[in-house]
Amino acid sequence: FTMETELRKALSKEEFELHYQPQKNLKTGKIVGMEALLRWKHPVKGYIPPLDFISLAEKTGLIIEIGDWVLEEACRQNKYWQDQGFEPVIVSVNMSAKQFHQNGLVEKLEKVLMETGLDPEFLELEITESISMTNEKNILTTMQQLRNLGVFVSIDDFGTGYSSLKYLSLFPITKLKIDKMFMDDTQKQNPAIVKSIIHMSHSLDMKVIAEGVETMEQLNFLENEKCDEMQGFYFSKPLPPEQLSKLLVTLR
Ligand code: G
Ligand code: G
Ligand code: MN
Ligand code: NA
Repeated sequence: FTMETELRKALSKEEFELHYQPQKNLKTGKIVGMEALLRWKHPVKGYIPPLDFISLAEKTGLIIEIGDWVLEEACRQNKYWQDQGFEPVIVSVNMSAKQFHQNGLVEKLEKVLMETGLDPEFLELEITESISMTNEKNILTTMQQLRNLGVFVSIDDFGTGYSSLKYLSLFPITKLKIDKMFMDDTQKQNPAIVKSIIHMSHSLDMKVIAEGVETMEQLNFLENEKCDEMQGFYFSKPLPPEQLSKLLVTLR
């Protein structure tokens, strides 16, 4: 089989799973969000990481169907956790440029939220800077519609792409996610970029989260700099939903 055929089969055979990585508020110490991360559980090859199939999914257009599944599953799971009585958190979903630009995205989201019963304020879409340069008008319109719906929009891997700073004030973006690469810099005593992104986010009325936090030193640094949230192995790796439920129980 070609990889494309296998991807199609994976969709129909329900071989995809979402794992969730918790995000922690640094002031309260509480979990305030979870990033949904796609996993392909191949019957023979085992877990295949998204980096090995997302770009093919984008090229073939299959990312739209896969993305539909991800959105619905993430909203369903988050609503389920709320129904279990856990403190409500935001689930964030990664979105490729192709998905963001698809016709009817906003209507699709409205439908998924209605069908799963998840309140829009508990859904965040993570987009990367790769979408920011083209179709300025369309992007602005879509983002405004998403915000009107109540859904949050964050910029993933911030600082690694080529977004002009102009877009940060032009678009209704609610959060910047500092790429892991800059957290590595804080270990090398070169924290200028992280500091600057935190301060800029707050000046522009956005929240800011640091990704790839692996050490206590990094965590202390972020607390000192008043970063809002953290995500990383130091707190938790991405977990299957059952394991995350157990973690939530211990924190209740
Ligand atoms: O755990 P990690 O290997 O999960 O994820 C690697 C990358 O794959 C992430 O940076 C993310 O951008 C991408 N990714 C993970 N899940 C999804 C998804 O559901 N949709 C899209 N478009 N990308 C995803
Ligand atoms: O969408 P995005 O590129 O932000 O996806 C996050 C990626 O980073 C996922 O592949 C996830 O497994 C990975 N990740 C999350 N926390 C850590 C961490 O603390 N260290 C490392 N090396 N990777 C992490
Ligand atoms: Mn992400
Ligand atoms: Na990232």
